Amino acid sequence: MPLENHNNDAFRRKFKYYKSKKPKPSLSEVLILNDDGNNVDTVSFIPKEVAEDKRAAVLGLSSTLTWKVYSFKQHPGLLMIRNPFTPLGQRYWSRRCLEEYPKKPNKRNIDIEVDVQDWWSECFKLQECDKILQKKLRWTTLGYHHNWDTKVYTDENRSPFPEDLSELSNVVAGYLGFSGYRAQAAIVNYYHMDSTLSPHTDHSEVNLQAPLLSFSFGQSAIFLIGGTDKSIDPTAILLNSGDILVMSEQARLCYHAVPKILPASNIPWNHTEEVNLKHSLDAKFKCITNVNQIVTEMNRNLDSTQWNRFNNYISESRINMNVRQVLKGRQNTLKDLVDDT
Ligand SMILES: O=C(O)CCC(=O)C(=O)O
Repeated sequence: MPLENHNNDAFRRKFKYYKSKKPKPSLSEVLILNDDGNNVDTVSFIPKEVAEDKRAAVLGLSSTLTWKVYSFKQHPGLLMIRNPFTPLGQRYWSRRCLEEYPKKPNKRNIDIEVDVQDWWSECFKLQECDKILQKKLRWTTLGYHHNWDTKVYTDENRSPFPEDLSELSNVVAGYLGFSGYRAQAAIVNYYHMDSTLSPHTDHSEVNLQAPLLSFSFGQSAIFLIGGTDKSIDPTAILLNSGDILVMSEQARLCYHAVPKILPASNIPWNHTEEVNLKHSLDAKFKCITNVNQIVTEMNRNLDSTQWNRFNNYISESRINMNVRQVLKGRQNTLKDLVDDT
């Protein structure tokens, strides 16, 4: 764990430092993971069993055999998978977060202000994009809906969890050794270039042994992670499009925040030489129920006129899918009383 700082709100001090517009913060202490993994603060993480998961290709991921994973010396349990997505995979997940996940019955921050079933279509109801409505969306919740006031999940406040995101989470968690992972709640966060997310911990889940999976798309962010109280001086990490951050074990209950969104220096969703690689449909992928639909939707984004609206959005925004398992191993609802993890 990082050193304890005697100022008992070291976290908030660093948050303010990186959030500041004038003067602009120096990025010299931000941890930037290079492709060669050459960093004194991280160690390459090699999963116990590196087996190819056949679902990866259909979910827009490159082969699990090529993934680069890092653990952080100062933060046991914190892992980062450097962008394992194909360019079409990045397009698919960004589009799902904009076009599908914000539809009712999922909950959105805009619900208290406007009554729209399908936010994305509503933004394009007229020929011109309604930028005001578009900018209003800050979060959508899926599965067990996060209650922002009580921080308590209830069985009554739950919608079906999207199957594609559940499969993606199961592949990622399984690769890291968390087999049988069940994605049951997610917050999709939408950030504009001036957005921030305040320091907090995520502790509402009954199952705190299961990791939290955090997927980033679009513009980059400075992510701060400290310890279980705010006196611990946090580490600043750069998150780029496609990166997956995993908070497990000791890191699961640590304070974290996003003080700054930064323009992306690389645009992996537009790496056109790879974008042209169509995702193919193969009988071996039949393990996912909606395989036909996923592959069709993945390939729709090869068409630049279709992709253009989504591209415009992520060219000036960041999207984060923050996935949690809520229940313990054999629980199917919060009311099931089982004594395992
Ligand atoms: O946007 C991020 O990277 C973090 C989001 C987060 O911490 C949350 O949704 O609880």
